[in-house]
Amino acid sequence: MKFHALTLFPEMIEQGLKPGIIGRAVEKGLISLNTVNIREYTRDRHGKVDDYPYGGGAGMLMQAQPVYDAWRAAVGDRKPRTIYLTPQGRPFSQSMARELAKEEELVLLCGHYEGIDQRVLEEIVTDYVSAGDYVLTGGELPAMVMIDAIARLVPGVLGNEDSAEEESFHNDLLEYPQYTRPEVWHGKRVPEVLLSGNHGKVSEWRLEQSKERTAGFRPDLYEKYREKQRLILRLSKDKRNNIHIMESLARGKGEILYHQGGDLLVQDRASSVCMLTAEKAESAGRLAEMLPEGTRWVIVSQDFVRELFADKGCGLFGSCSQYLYTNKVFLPVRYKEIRRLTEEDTPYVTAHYAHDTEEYVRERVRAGVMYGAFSGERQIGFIGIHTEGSMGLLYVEEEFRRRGVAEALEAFCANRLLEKGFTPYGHIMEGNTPSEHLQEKLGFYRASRCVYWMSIT
Ligand code: 9D3
Repeated sequence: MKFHALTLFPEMIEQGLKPGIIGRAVEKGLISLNTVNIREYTRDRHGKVDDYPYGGGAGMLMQAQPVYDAWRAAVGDRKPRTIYLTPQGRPFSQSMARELAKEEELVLLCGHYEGIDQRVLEEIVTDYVSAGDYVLTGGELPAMVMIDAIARLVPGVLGNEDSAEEESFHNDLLEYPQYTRPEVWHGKRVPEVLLSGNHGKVSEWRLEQSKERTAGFRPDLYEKYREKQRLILRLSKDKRNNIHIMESLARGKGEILYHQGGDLLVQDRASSVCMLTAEKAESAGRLAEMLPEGTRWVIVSQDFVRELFADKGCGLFGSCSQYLYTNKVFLPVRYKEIRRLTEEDTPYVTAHYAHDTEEYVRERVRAGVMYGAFSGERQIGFIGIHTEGSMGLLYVEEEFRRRGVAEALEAFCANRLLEKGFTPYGHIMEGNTPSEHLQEKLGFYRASRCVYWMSIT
């Protein structure tokens, strides 16, 4: 990821981002930061870059020419997204950060004085962004805020342990309070439950604290959380058919784009996959119109919705039976040589798995959700968790089949999900009878309806 910051105060941005995590990411070459001093591009002999506004009014405006030439110097003939930091812009948010983190190159234009000549803005700016409703002296601090928020989403910038989008129940709530040593400080004891060693009780307490804090400090977020919980409860009336939607919501990744009666459109933020259920064909048609720009996949589980998408020219990628494990008890893992895969194990996986791209598989390994079976040093199979939360990516080498390795991989993977409080589930492609038998052997239940993966064209 490449950032260019166009500014009258480049050292402010350089110095501000040098220490700490962003500075280290620059050193590691994970991101690059190019600051361009707009003043160096003036053609005025005295270095002037501003002038009075036509029509009168207070203050000075930055002139078009130096801004344009500074931009050209940064981008050459490319046309990267160019963001003007201005109080008139759209308020910056985490969802914007996520969207912008997908770009390869970004230009941040920092205003000063009362603003910039409109004509250059019209030629180079693609997005107008504000840091929030308060008045600053310039766009440098907002640019630094944006670089910080976007850069930490770039894979590798944060360590593996604290990955940016860590899966947790608490994604829709504020964080719970935390304590470290000593046990007593200024006469205050660490809450007893945290010393109990009872993980279940600890999780329960933390969730309760998160809810209390959110209700108190951010009633707006709390109302959203409650709405989601109500929806999850409704979906749980038909858990087998709705588990994919419930899990996405429970992970705090599922965003409700529309919900009215039996009409529901959810997008999983981690995978961008949309999930849609509808009361009848007309409402399904309306929901289909609401799919966000750039949606690649929609999961539907009603035949009339599948037909509607097929009529629109969308491809049916696969009909799958949906299986889920509703028990909370860990599954026995009868093959012992199974462990989480690391980057060194990636080539084996990409060499033996053709259903997804290499890039996707590599990302899954980095996310820490791929598990491998070994015979001594030799890898003989693997399993993983897809971005939207389902189990999959299963493979066992021919000569090691029929020995319970796949079963053990499934059990191992399901146990990792159970540890986090999730419901293990998976989509088995129609016709894959051995895999269906395996699910049933493990005690998974099958949903009454198929799920259909539709690819949006
Ligand atoms: C006389 C009108 N002023 C608005 C109250 C104009 C003005 C104020 C402050 C023009 C520029 C600025 C400097 N601020 C920014 O460049 C800026 C900013 C901000 O002030 N608040 C929140 N986000 C941003 S992004 C850029």
